[in-house]
Amino acid sequence: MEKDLRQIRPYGDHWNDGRIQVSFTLPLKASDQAREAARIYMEKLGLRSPLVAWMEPMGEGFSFFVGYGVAEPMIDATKISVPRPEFPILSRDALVDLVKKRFGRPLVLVGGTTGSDAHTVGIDAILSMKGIHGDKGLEYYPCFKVVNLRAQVSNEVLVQKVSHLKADAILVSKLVTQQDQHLEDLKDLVRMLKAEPHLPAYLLKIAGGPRIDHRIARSVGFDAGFGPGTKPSEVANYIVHELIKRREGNADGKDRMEGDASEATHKKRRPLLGWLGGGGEDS
Ligand code: B12
Repeated sequence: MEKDLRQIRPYGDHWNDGRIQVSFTLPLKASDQAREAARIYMEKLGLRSPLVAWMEPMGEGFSFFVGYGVAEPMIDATKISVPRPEFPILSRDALVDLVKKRFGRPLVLVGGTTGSDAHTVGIDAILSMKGIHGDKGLEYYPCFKVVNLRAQVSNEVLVQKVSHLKADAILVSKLVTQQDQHLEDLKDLVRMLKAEPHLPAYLLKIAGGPRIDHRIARSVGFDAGFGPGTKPSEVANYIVHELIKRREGNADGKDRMEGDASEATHKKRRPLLGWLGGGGEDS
């Protein structure tokens, strides 16, 4: 059968039957009334033939439900575009050579997990030598000088470090998303970076975490966002290619940090630090 991807909905056991499973809690003690409330709620969600397949008490006065139903809406899968940063992927050696040729110094990267968030595994996977799934972290690239501040770093400290070290890129990890705290923290950081007078205009702001993607990162003023499954080599390539674009002034306007263009040009001419051989540094 030729599948028409312009009109699709969930697949249960035959094409476009719309069957879906939902799970949720209600602030009701498990009972026949609670089960009926769950069924009515699924109906209000627009599900046809709602069925409560599972009910379980969940703490005092709460119940957990698993339900099935038929969803009506269709989507056109041929019209979907996922914003993502575009960049070529070069080998580590090629990337190191490129940085040497284009910058003549290692690029300075400062990263950490911010606010009250104590999760370090994600940022370590990207920054530390060991990397993740056999893909070595950014410390493995001699073209980077990596400063990993680890977890629970305040935005103030992060900004100070970025300014003091004249960083080329800032890398922030966020895992805890309760009450959208991750977005608030990221927005605050962007505000503070904009207010800081001593930062290079081309500073790259990169966010990552399981609930972060490129669209979300852009919506809070970051340049790029990387979600689950990100490999350090992708981040390495993004950083180098994007910084080259910025130095050459052909990044699209939206990718630039706001600020005076002449100041940006001036800042771009900051003295080269010399080729240090790269590697990591703890703080
Ligand atoms: C390990 C873990 C912990 C450990 C952390 C140890 C450590 N040193 O990091 C401990 C036990 C300390 C912990 C504590 C807590 N945790 Co916890 N934790 C987890 C767990 C199980 C795994 C996270 C992890 O390490 N993933 C592995 C890494 C490799 O994946 P990753 O972070 O997604 O990173 C990848 C990408 O996202 C991306 N990436 C990530 N960061 C960055 C940054 C940049 C710049 C880039 C480019 C890419 C990038 O690249 C990485 C590699 O591919 C998750 C559940 C889960 N399965 O995800 C819960 C989870 C994150 N924890 C959670 C919670 C609630 C907590 C606590 C609040 C629990 C509590 N009540 O005390 C505390 C928080 C304390 C605090 N102040 O932050 C929730 C968060 C819910 C939410 N969305 O807000 C989760 C989702 C569990 C859950 N389902 O409820 N936790």
